[in-house]
Amino acid sequence: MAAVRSVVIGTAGHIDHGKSTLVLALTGTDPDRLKEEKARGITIDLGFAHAEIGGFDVAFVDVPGHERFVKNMLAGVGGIDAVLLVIAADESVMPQTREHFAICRLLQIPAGVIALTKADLVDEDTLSLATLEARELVAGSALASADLIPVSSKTGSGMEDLRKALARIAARVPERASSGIPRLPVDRVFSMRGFGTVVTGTLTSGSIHTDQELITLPAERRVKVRGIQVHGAQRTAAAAGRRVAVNLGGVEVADLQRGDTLTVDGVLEATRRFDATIELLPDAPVLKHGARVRVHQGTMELVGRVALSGRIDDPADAQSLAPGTAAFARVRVERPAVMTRGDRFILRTYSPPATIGGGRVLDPLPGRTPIRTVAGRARFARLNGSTPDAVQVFVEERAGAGLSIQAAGRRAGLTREQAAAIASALVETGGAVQIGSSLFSAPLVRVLEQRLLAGVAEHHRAAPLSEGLPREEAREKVFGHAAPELFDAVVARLSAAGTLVARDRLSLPGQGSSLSPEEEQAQAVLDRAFLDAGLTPPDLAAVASARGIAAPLADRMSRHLQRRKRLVKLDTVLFHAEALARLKDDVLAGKQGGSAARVDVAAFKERYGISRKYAIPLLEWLDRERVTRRVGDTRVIL
Ligand SMILES: Nc1nc2c(ncn2[C@@H]2O[C@H](COP(=O)(O)OP(=O)(O)O)[C@@H](O)[C@H]2O)c(=O)[nH]1
Ligand SMILES: [Mg+2]
Repeated sequence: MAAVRSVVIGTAGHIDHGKSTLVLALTGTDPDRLKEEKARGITIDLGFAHAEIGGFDVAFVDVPGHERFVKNMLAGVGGIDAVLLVIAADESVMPQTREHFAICRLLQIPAGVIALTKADLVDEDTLSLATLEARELVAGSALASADLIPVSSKTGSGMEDLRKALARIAARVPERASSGIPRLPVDRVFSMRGFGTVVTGTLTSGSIHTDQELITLPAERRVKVRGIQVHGAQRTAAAAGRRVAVNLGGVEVADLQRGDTLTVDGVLEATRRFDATIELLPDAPVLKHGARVRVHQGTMELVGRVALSGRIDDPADAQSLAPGTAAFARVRVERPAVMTRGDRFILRTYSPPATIGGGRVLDPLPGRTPIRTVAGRARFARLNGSTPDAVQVFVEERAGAGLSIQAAGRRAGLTREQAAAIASALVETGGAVQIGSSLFSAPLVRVLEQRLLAGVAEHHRAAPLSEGLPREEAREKVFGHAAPELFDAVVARLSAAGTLVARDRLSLPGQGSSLSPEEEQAQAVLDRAFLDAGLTPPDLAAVASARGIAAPLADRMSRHLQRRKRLVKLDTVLFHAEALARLKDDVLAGKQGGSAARVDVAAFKERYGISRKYAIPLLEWLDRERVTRRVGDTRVIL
């Protein structure tokens, strides 16, 4: 298959200015195909024709000029590469010349040619006046220096120049990304004898091939490509920028309609609301917060409401949008829409419909986040940045749930490969952490790591005998509803870094211990026995034999309890730490009496009912702890 460069060129202009006649003259095909169009002599719906011009394969989408059919014009203009702006020399610029051109500007159609038609009907002066008005219309736009060609479909004058100008445009327009996600916004659906269901449209990105499994959105019907036609010829594949007719298996004509999208499964998702930048035309009425509007994107026409977040250059102003200004907004649509980040759309008033502005999708799947707050506006500003910036926002918003790389692609209008590349870039620059096939916010992961360590430390403090915080408890406490793989990954990261010891319980290094059930049991018995004994503890061997604990085990557990500061050895006597703490409090309380601010050995022995064996080490300990100070035979309480 010869790789002939193809372009799609759409007509634009007021009714009766000669658009359809011009397409017929250029291609030999009458784009007006409906009976009613023939009878009334006007274009109602989109018409299609093609021709080879200057070695390029040029597809024409002819649009209706009548103001009642602008919605049909909008369904055709979405996929075009360049515009053929038609202005009749005898009437010059008229209302739909302006409206159609404004739409092309809002959709950022990058190139075009201006045809001054019906040149045979006017004199030199009228022609120069029309030229002047045409130039004025396109001043400051992508068409500011476009070729302007006077032509006559009647006499054929200027047609050669027009063909040359179209060939120059065809050479200039950027090629569409056939590596992008396959997207065919459907503009016509019909049944063909012997074939079944056929849809047509402009493949706006990606490529399709026969026998491919595709999906229709928003209905999510699985279909199979039985055949592809480009300009009436059978093909096995078609790439972005082609007008195609696709014969589909597995679907009835009644199941499809203009506005549906044909795509591969998993790359696009229907939505009921989207976040966007919107701009109002300079001659549009003021747009109020909450206004009902018509939204046109691709071949879709939707009705929805615009919630203003704030003007882009003056965020405080959010009650209404003035003509000629731009805002961040959330649009809620009444039917599922199939769109993604980067898509351009047109806004029209609800009734009577008139084009008032347009915009660009920033996030096709926003959560129910507030938009009219400082944080909401800051979020919009970030979404308005680069695609990696936007993906970072999506990742942060998903918090503990994470964002699968595939979902990131759907939300940012990316192929799997593009999404994977952005994911690696975010991981590399430290914005995100990849766990399995999902992205998590790196700042969030750091916070969770800190919280987990704090939770484990807290557990060691509250339960010094425990081996550590049970995993499940840690997960519930610190991670709540976060994805389970996030918890596992954080635990793995911390233990790899040596800051956490992870067995079936989590502990800090050097704290908690992993004891066998037998050791755990022995330790608990010893701990209890010393705690109960208060200031007159038995000796270890006695406890061990009384409780049936083997001497070596008792020994080991005693050392373990001392390391954990549950037991404290004073001289040769083991005391429980809690008994010592209580003693300290009690002695200090004695100071409050004023005169009793002294203590001697005899009084001490009596007060606590203890023998000299215990009293001496305890008093010396109190000295060391600076609770008391020895003065001659007695002690002062400090
Ligand atoms: N004299 C003259 N008439 C034209 C020319 N181009 C179109 N017309 C006529 O203008 C009328 C409207 O043309 P049409 O192509 O349907 O206009 P559209 O509504 O812009 O598609 C028809 O009667 C055409 O025959 C032209 O170059 N010269
Ligand atoms: Mg027409």
